[in-house]
Amino acid sequence: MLKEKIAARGLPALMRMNDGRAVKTPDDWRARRKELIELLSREEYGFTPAAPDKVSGDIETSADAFAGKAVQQTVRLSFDTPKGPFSFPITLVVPKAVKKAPVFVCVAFRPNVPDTGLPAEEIVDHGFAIANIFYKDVTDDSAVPDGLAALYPRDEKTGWGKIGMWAFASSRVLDYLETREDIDHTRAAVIGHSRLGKTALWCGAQDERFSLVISNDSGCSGAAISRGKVGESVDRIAHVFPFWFCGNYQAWRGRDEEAPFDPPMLLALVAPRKLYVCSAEEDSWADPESEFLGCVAASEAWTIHRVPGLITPDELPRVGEPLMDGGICYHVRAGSHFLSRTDWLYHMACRERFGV
Ligand code: GTR
Repeated sequence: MLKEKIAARGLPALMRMNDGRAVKTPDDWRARRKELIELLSREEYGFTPAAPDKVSGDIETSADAFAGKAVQQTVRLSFDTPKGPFSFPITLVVPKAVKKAPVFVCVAFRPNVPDTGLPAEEIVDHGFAIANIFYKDVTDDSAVPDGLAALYPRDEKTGWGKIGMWAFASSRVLDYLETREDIDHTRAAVIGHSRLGKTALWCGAQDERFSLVISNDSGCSGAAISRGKVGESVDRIAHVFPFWFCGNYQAWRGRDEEAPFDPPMLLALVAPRKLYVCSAEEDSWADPESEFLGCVAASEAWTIHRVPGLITPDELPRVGEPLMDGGICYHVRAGSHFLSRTDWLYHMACRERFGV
């Protein structure tokens, strides 16, 4: 049943090199991975500039939080760019009960910790650290080329969009976390919701240091297959939010069937690490079924590494019954478009169970 549903979407070949050769081994996959990053950079998100040599962090404030169970800090991260230094603040919460805490790098809609969509005390109680980035501290969510956008040359067709910039900043947070003794940077998850779920995927696709990549309700140009998708389309998203993407993405408006790429390629770039895709039952704009089928279609990139991708019965998923056993995890929870405590409890259960 799922096989037929995937076949009906007419996806471009994931496991074939550009020259038509089949991708059969993990070594082949390394080469295919490069092609896919090139393709998605050129046609959708834009090319990401090289990482800076060094990211430094200045601790601006530090205080006990959550009844003394954690330390909460404001840390200003700084690095060099082609047009001078850039800095942005993050909020870091580190539980005291853990020697080296696994961390959630949260690319977030607000700077507040805790916040709606970020049950910080509960996360601390599970032994996880939080590094929260307020996305507009990196660059505005508009066509305005401020912040990071002003500091790199940008090609009109292939230069990075705002999603690429927020993703790049999330990687710079991990650069900094690698310098901290109290963080287990080998267990770093990048997480985002909606447009920031797209961001988390593009970040984790490129940056293999993240052991877990979590997309919450990312939908169009995120986890959901574009071909045959309901709700938001590439035509619409590229029209309303052109600045999230590179200039070339405009050429694919209304041409889903012809595009040489589709979101399962983005998901596949996380292989063989752990990927967690989350949907909400009422979120028809994002299209839960297309998000789920995206995971099924991407699974081949895991099986080539002898890791099962999404382990699922041959049927559409049931609400509130997460699938966590494979390299790809998926759940659809009840309710609407939101990063909910319910989602967090599943993410943490997954991390605890698999040590990611
Ligand atoms: C919507 C957009 C979606 C999603 C959402 C969000 O307006 O169409 O793709 O990203 O915003 O980020 O909340």
